[in-house]
Amino acid sequence: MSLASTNPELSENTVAPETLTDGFHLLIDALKLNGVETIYNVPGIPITDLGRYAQREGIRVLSFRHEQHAGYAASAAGFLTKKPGVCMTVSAPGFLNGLTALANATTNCWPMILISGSSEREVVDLMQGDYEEMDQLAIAKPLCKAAYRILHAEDIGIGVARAIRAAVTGRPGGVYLDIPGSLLGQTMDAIEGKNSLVKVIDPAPKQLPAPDAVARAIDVLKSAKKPLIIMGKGASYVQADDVVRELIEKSGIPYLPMSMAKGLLPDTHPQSASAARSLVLKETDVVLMLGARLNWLLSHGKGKQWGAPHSKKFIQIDIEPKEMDSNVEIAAPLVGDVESCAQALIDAMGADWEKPSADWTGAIRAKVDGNIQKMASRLQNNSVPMNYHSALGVIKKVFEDHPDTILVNEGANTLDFARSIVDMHKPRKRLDVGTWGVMGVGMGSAVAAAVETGCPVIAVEGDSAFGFCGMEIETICRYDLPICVVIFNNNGIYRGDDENLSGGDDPATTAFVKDSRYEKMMEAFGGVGIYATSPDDLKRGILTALKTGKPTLINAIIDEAAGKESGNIGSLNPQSIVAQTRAAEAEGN
Ligand code: ADP
Ligand code: TPW
Ligand code: MG
Repeated sequence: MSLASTNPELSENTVAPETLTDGFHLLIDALKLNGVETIYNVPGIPITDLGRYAQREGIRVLSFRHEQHAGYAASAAGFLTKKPGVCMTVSAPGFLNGLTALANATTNCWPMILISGSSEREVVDLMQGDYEEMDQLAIAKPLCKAAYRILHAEDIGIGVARAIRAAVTGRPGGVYLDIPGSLLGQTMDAIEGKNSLVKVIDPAPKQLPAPDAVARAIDVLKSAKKPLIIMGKGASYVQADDVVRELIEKSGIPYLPMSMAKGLLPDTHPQSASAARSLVLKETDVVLMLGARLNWLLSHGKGKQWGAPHSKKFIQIDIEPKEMDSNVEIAAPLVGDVESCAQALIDAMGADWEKPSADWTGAIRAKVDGNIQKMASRLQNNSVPMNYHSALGVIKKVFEDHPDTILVNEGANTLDFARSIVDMHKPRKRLDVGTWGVMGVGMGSAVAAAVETGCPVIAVEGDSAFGFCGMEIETICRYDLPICVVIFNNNGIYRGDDENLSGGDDPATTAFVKDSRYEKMMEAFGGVGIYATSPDDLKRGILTALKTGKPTLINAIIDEAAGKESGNIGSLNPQSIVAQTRAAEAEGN
């Protein structure tokens, strides 16, 4: 648009004749042309007006209290929509706060663009001490998929297009876009400016697998006696839910969903092997990886968890060729997008495809049924204080009855128990700590989930995890979002009963103030606060929150001795002599 139609009050420091446009407006127009509807923002020099003008031009600009959470929101938006989520920050400190989220998006393979204002190039490059001076482009580069700087107004169109394409094409990731403050005030002819904008055509083109690679994959799959499919968040991201389902059901192969692939097929699906995870990983002979990496979350595809060494063959579907052989030999690499590769496999299976033997599927089913049954009574325990099982028993039922609700989940025990207990029934309804296991993603993810999908959100948060992002409940109240935050309050990190090893007066390093009244924080901003000591309190609180859609925080009191050090991944802690002694004592040796 030209400046002619802008509000003169807002534009007073970019006074220009009517036929001109400026950097502010070109940037906004470029984003709008490419379908950007929301910006996750923290204002300040030099981008305050950019946020104001974007809001005036119809982009939803959501301001956060801290850039990290604006960034986590943008990255979650990227995962949920398949379009880059956009976060906007000020220079140096704001940029660095946003950078953590950009790096996290890249690690999760989610598309995101971090747009940061930056200081005067000439002054920064001579290190002369500008306001918030920092060579942001250089710092961002190693931490994201691509980093660009736009210096001239006429390059804004191509710069934005490049950022969008880099974020979503191939393996998605985070892109940094450096916007020197002086760019925003640059002017150019309005018509030329309009013509300089670039719409990205087919931002993430289909990538078909090579036919010989498909034939190889089918041969390996046919050789299997105990096949298994592992679906990851890459398979959720692609929104090819019907094709993925057809592949699973036509093949008849049992599958394990990684945490953010839960619900891609309902967790209650008869082929789900989630409740027999140890059995299937140990016993399987051929594994088809579908948008999942063989990283630490799968013990790198080897070791004790995977049974006898070298006893497995892997087929891997991934859009990133370099992912193949990252940890173990991939017998059949299928490089391409999940949808095209899954479709190619379905077609190649033909009409006479033989499903896996009943020996294999029956053994898994028996294990799944047994484990589910063993768990059932623990989920119904009504005692006070609650433990993870009794509290999550309530939440599991809520998701059964409200399958469109989105679950945001972080913490250690709070995460691990919720992941295994709470079934997801629909795709992309679960957002959690991702590949890094990062704490503090909860409130940003919850905001993005509510804003991008319009669905209600329940954020199940460890009390420590919540502390990393708790101030954003003001953001939730300000935009009146249908988010119910449930804090699993066990007075600390992992447990609340840890002791100071010195015997001194300071609390243990992992312990918090006992019986903190987190619900009062929500009340401070006009939301609803609930103190819940029993499963019934918790149930009532969540159901009321879902009914009213009001921002709600439930302080759910959990037995402070119920958790384990680091949840399920305690074995990743380096074992000092002290830790070994404590573990031995705990086991009564
Ligand atoms: P999880 O943590 O759920 O196991 P990961 O994040 O480790 O999942 O793996 C996701 C994988 O999905 C990445 O290797 C990424 O390259 C891949 N991926 C992302 N988008 C696509 C796509 N469109 N087609 C195929 N693979 C994809
Ligand atoms: C950015 C290390 C992993 S889990 C956790 C921390 C601090 C908190 C666990 O306590 P919580 O859950 O949330 O109360 P629970 O139910 O077990 O008591 N900093 C970052 N990320 C990580 N992962 C950490 C620290 C950590
Ligand atoms: Mg805790």
